[in-house]
Amino acid sequence: MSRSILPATLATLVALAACSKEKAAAVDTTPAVPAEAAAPAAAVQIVSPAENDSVGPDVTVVLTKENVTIEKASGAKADGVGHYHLFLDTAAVEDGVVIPPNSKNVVHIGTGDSTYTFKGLTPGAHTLIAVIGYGDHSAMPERRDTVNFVVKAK
Ligand SMILES: [Cu+2]
Repeated sequence: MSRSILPATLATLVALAACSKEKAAAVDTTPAVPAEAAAPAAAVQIVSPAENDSVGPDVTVVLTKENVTIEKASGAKADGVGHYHLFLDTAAVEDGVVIPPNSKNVVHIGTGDSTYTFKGLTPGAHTLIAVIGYGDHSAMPERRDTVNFVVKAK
């Protein structure tokens, strides 16, 4: 008699164990571990002038950024660290390319400041592109910003 009961009891226990295991899995609401988060994208934004602003002839550009540290140009490339560059009425370099020296159309704000004033711009339409470059002045692969503005005729 006990011989027939024992296997039945074991079977029941195994079934119960399996059942409770499934149940535990079913109610497990622990969120899945997210895949390793990518580093947040660096970005630059032109705060001023605003798109289609009518300004000038002196135009102060105000910049801000996300997920990047702005500091004085060090000459060295370090991840996540750079300074602002402005391209006025000229195409900006591709990511990774060294930004040309300062000129009428290209500005390195190598001091680590977030503002720059263009003096005496000619009346008419202008296009400004802001790019962050590493300490070695190569363009960081970040999100750039472009603004179109108009310098008022005198
Ligand atoms: Cu630079």
